[in-house]
Amino acid sequence: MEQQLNSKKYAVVGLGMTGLSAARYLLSKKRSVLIMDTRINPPGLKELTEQYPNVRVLTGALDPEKLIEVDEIILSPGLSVHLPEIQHAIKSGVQVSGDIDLFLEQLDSTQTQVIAITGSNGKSTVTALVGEMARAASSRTAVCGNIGVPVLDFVDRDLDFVVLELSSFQLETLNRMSGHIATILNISEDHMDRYESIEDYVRAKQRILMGSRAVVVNLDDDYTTCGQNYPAAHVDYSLEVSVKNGFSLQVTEDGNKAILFNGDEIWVNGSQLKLKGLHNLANIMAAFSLGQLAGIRKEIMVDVACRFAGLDHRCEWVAEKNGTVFIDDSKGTNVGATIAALRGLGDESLKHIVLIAGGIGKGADFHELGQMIQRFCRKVILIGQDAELIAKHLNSIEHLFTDTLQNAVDKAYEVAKPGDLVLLSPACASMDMFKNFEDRGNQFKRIVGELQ
Ligand code: UMA
Ligand code: ADP
Repeated sequence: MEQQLNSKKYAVVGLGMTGLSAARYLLSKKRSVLIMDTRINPPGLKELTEQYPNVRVLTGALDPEKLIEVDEIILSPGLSVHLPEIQHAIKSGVQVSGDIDLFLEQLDSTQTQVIAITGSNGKSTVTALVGEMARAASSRTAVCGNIGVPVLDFVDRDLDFVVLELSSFQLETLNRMSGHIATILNISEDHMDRYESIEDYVRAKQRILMGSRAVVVNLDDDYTTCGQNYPAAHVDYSLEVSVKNGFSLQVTEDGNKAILFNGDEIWVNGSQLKLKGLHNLANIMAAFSLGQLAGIRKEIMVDVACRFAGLDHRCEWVAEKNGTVFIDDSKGTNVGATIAALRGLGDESLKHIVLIAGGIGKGADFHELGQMIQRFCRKVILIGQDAELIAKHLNSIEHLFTDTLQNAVDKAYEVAKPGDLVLLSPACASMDMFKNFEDRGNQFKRIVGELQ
């Protein structure tokens, strides 16, 4: 088998973090590898050539002829499988996979449980939370994938759990989940600049269910089940209906919400949790369900859920200034996320949110966002390249445009009344004005910190 693999020719297409990890893995196994990247000086090139000076690298436009000379392409999530050069290679019989397939293949003979998580929103929160639960159960745990560390950085380690965040981009190339645990948390429109239609995006997401041993199903979202076509082993959850085989909500005597298992066993009361908002109750139920399938003890999961304070830039409390509270939800990079933040933090009778939104809209439809803004916001401050596209859906809601985040925050502070929330939840990607969503959130925090 190893001999067969050694004669196989690979092209790693797209360098960056993923391509670098894939190239290192294949080269360490003495496989024949050609690296290609459309960027002239791609990230990771220096590190790679320092370690492997003789590696073949082609930069610039992808060469279709070179792509069909190999047996298998390992495609970076940064590049779409729909690219004509990749489609040409597929039609010519070249197999296209990603780093996740390479990782799962080398796991085949081990006892490692992979817990794979996708969804339009909540991926990183659930991945980090399940990661903490798994770590509390076993130190032999890796937390990786779209959350920021390529999975192939964890090869050849003795692991009990791999908690893996997967984006639709990574799932485009996934061929089989190889008997592991998987979930789609939810699906709402995102990355419409990369997909032809929402169906195309959903198809990519649903690949996570193929060949999985057990799944977690969000009963409130039909997209998460791939029809009824999922394995017999499943744990379900819902914010809306009671659940026989899994988690649901119950309103307690003090008016709080509790998470209930199998309809009769209270696991945790909302007041014990640091994470706030209905969407986070869904995230915690998803984490409990995944942990349950992976055999993590209830006591461990409940303890970790109660201590978990959430990740930076996800509805994060920043400061209170003269009665106005500032919240950083810079990771709200699509309409679904910003709607969840408005619902989670808003109050229709108060309309006490001053929202800062805008950036790169990724081809999204902002109609529903406009309706939610109407319900929860006093005013909207718009920034970034697609500000006008959002403004079209704001009708009677007062809004204004600013050219910098500094001006947006100053303006929001000026119009906010005591008791209001200034919420940065852009519903857009950040790269028109910032390095990434972290940079946007950090700048927001700094500017807020300097307010008098
Ligand atoms: N690119 C080219 N030519 C190439 C290859 C890439 O122009 O030949 C460009 C593309 O515009 C692409 C960008 O470079 O979008 C970055 O791609 P990359 O290959 O350099 O990315 P990596 O460094 O490998 O990072 C990837 C994920 N990036 C993407 O999917 C775009 C990271 O998710 C992930 O953390 C990392 O692998 C480890 O698994 C980032 C992300 O933005 C955080 N993800 C999207 C999201 O969360 O919405 C899906
Ligand atoms: P992702 O990794 O999928 O982008 P994150 O956990 O980083 O998700 O959260 C991003 C944003 O999405 C949060 O700031 C919040 O506004 C929103 N969000 C988080 N969980 C959910 C959920 N279950 N449903 C809808 N929106 C959510």
